[in-house]
Amino acid sequence: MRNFTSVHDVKSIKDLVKEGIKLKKNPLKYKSLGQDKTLVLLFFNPSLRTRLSTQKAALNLGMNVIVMNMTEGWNLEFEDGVTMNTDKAEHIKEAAKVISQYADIIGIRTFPSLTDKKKDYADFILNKFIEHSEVPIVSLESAIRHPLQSLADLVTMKELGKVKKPKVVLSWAPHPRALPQAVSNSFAEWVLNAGMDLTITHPKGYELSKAFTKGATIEYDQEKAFKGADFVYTKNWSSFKKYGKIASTDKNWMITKAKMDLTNNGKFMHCLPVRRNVVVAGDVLDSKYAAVINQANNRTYAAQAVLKNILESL
Ligand code: SN0
Repeated sequence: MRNFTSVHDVKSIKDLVKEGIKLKKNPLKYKSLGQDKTLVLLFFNPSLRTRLSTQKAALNLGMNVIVMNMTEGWNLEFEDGVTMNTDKAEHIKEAAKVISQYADIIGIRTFPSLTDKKKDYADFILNKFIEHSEVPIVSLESAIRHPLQSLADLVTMKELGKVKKPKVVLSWAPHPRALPQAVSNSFAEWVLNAGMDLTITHPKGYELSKAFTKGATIEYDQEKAFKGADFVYTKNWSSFKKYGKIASTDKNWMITKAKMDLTNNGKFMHCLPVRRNVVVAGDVLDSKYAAVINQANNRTYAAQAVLKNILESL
């Protein structure tokens, strides 16, 4: 594997999930693989889990890690052929090549604008880095996907799954802000590519891009969707159709214990950060239903499986 930006970069999902589970049992087994190799992590947006778990993963592989908050550097210009007489001091052509002199692998977090659908869904900034970088690129959540999260989610489901063919539900939940579709797109794409059944439930107007959800069942009745579910993956997202807009804030869509009781003793999953008593009732997070800390823990081993794979190809 060279770049890791989506499930489509992965040769075998099954093997990568297995690798994550194996690394969890023996995280320091490949401590010499990354020796004298440097991972540079670039953050255009906030991060807690991704930043720490990816660093931890790299350290477990013996790598050096440098983290840079891109809001503290020069403002980058991504457009070709422009006259650079605005507030943007450095072009991506120089910036990506310069960073490549210091890094063996580059990780990038870049959220969507939620205003320019075309540019966001072309994953403009991530692809500009890929175009001009001289080293492999790992997505730390791009405008439209969060593949390290999705891989950790598949590791978590594999670990906690009681049945061979689980019923997986992706549920929209209310939120005060307009959030990206990235986590949901990515989760759907990985689950469906892994051959699992997926039901997506949301109010009308929150249909995700079909490019990510082809093969999923759409159910507008949330309680119906929850019946017999083995995993309830919850996430807020803003509208894809009325791009970046909040189409509903219906409080009735919050995940409650009564709703979780409809499931097959299912697990409540969320990528975090999560807003208690807005997205999900606090008592669900404090109950046996919650798998969110397992998910966060597995972020390390998912990132480690990916970095190991890339290091082996260098
Ligand atoms: C981001 C998102 O893509 O939805 C990152 C998730 C890993 N989430 C947020 O920005 C939530 C921020 C908030 O205000 O609750």
